[in-house]
Amino acid sequence: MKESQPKAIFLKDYQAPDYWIDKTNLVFDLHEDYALVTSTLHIRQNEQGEGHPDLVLSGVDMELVSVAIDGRKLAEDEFREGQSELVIPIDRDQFILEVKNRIKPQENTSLEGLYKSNGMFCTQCEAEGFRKITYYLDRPDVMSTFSTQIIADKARYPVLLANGNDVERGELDNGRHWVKWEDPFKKPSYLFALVAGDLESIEDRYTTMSGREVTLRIFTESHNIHKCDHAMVSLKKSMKWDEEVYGREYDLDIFMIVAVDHFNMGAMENKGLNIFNSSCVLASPETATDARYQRIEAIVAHEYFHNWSGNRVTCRDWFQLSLKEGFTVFRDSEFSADMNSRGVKRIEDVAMLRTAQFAEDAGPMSHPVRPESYIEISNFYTVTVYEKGAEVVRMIHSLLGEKDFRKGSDLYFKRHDGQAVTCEDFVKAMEDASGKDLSQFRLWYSQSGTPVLHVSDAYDKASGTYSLTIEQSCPATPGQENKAPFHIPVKLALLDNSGKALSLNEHGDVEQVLDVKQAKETFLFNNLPEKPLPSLLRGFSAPVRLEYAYSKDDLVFLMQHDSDSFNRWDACQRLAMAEINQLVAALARGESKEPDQQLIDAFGHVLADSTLDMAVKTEMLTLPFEAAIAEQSESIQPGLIHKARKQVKQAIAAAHQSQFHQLWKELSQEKPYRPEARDIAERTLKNICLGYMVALNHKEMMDLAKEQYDRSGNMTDRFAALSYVVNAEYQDKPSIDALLSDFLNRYQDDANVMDQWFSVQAGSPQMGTLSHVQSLMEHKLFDATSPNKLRALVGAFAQNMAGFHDSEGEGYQFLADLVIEYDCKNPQLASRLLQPLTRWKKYEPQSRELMKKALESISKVPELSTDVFEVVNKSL
Ligand code: B3K
Ligand code: ZN
Repeated sequence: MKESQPKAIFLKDYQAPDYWIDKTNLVFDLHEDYALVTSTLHIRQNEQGEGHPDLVLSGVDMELVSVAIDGRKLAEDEFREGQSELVIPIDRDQFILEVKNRIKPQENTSLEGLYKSNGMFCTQCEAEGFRKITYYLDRPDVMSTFSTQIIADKARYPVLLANGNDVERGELDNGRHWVKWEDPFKKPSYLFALVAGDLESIEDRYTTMSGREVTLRIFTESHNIHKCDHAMVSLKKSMKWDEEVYGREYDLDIFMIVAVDHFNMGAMENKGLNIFNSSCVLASPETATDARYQRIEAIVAHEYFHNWSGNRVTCRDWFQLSLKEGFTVFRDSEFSADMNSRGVKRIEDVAMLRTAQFAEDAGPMSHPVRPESYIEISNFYTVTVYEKGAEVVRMIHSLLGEKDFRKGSDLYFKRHDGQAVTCEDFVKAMEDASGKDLSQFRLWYSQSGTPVLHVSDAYDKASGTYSLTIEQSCPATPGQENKAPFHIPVKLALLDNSGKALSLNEHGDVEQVLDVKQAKETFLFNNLPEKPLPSLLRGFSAPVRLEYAYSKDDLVFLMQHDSDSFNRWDACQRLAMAEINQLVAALARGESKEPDQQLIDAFGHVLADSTLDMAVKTEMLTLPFEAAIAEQSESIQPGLIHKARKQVKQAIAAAHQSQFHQLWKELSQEKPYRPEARDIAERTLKNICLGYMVALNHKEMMDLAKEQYDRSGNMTDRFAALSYVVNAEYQDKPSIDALLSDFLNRYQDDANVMDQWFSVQAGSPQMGTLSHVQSLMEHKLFDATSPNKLRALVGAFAQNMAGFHDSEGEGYQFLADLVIEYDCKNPQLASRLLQPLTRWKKYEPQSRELMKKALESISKVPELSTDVFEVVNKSL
């Protein structure tokens, strides 16, 4: 809580630190009602610093016990203790500072710093959590080696972990024991980690490319120990992939992952000791869906890849967050593409980007990939920094090509190993290694907003010349009225009237990347015998909105012929999106309109196309999600979006009922569960078919879903069936209740499965009413201290177009009240929960006013956290 109005911090004000910390020795004496931290820091002046005589260490929520310099305890007038800092006047260049302080992990509900989750101690220090543990130069450009000794009761906390290698251990009197860990690699404090608990582990080994043996361990509470194998397999795959694709090898003797239940996000890449939300580690066929299996694989990889892109080479300051996050998301997404279906991975990533990131870029929190200011850095772990940041790296990859990109990454890692650097250093390494000029390209880091590419074309039959004119613009965003043109790689192919890609040059290339750099540019293609149909922005080669006047026929043609699976899917999305938008407009006028036959036929074609990759087919058969439709709306009408999408789905289902049924039957052969690409594609397609069948709104179809629920041996099929029944328009209340209680009885001991039980109800247009959500909050399995539970229930409700936006804005006020309640306990969580309200300006007038009112009620609370303060104030 702040005493005065929170202030913004600016990138332009960055200054190097006045002091360095070369060595950090920590001793944690853990007790049931407090922890005593002794920190011994080897500090020296930074000769390049401002030469400030005071050492200013950050520290919050702690009780200072003593301060000593070079072995002499300081008197009280030799230092000053502020609200969030310790100031010590210094008279020497180099010294050893010893600080003792007490903290209360048991009372720490923010899940930042040192806290307790299910009886175990754990930490989360990124971005600024270390200052809740002890006084420190808690900034990423101060890199130090760490040694950590943990002392605790042996019976309660038999396992004591920290970063690095385990070097010494011993027993003490009265049942206590200790372990000492040493991390030889310099790191900033945000990568510090500690765990103490009664945990079991599975162990494996990995031999690195240079022949070093590494022990791999995954820790969890004993009742979950059988659910760690998939994470272990994923870890070994990641280690191998990073060696093969980037030449990066692991560096410590041991790599550990610990699963904890109470965690604010997915996982954290602490050096050698990754701490994970249990939902991103634990899986068994009976308890985890395919999507969960894939998410675990991707997150394990992401955190592991950080060992180089983040830990060995880290960020100079938090404005550079995308340096590690954008690059690491790009790396994990390429890894997932290699492990699974490349086409589907791209489709999933872009669908998410276009829904969430484009919305962020068009909203009040819009910021560049490298923000210029922030009030609370925790608010900037955003889809812009992560996903758009990854797109920026992907564009560099396509501009340089595979080989030069690898040269660039090699140079980057070699040049900056052990350093805290900037996005500029990354781009420079890419430039130096490839010789490619990226000067204009750098605007992607500094300009916010989603560029719009408007493409028009003309064909001159006499000369056989086809011209493409590309105009780019970028809407104004907060603090950035005018934008300079971006350097945009536009990958394209030109299709002839049989769908074949035409050769674009004398080498016979059928695909080309245009370097679009001007506000308006025309590109000519010669010797074309007929007017081609352009396949633009293939593979989504840049994070832009593409406008080209495709006719319905064009889109249907692309759906059938484009060899780029992303564009094939995109054509399908465009066709469906246009139709849903028309239905929304008709519903708004009070008219009834039948969904377009051409769209229905096109979907039938996709369904029947046996040459189509099964995984891509499932994506093509998935109608644009409600959130994606909302993102493209001028004035969001939530209830109508829900109705219109349902109407299209029902029309497609009715027209192709027997094909869906037939395919579902064919794919319903029971076989042992394997989380592998082909099997996942089969299950997904089968469940898409079931979804259409249930949408038909007949009892027989509901019965088929129930049959699948009963028969399924794996969570993917069982949960899909449950979810279709719960979401169905056809409401057979007794049997839905029976299914939900069956699910509850089967899985009540598994917290992660129960999250799904809460969220399927909160997200259902029928069940997910405010009063039902409120009653679920009283359920004995609802843990109000668990971010997973809140996200599952309240997060799902806030995404529910029918439920959340229904009524007189009561859902909005409910969310606002919850944000206020949680702001004092866990500000990061409160600030995330608040997000749906920040988009109020995009909604139709009635919702808009009510959402605004709810936001205003938050802004009136006197002592908001910096997290919530920043989001509310920027949104209003
Ligand atoms: N680096 C962490 C995120 C930390 C979020 C702090 N509020 C996980 C990741 O991106 O790998
Ligand atoms: Zn990350």
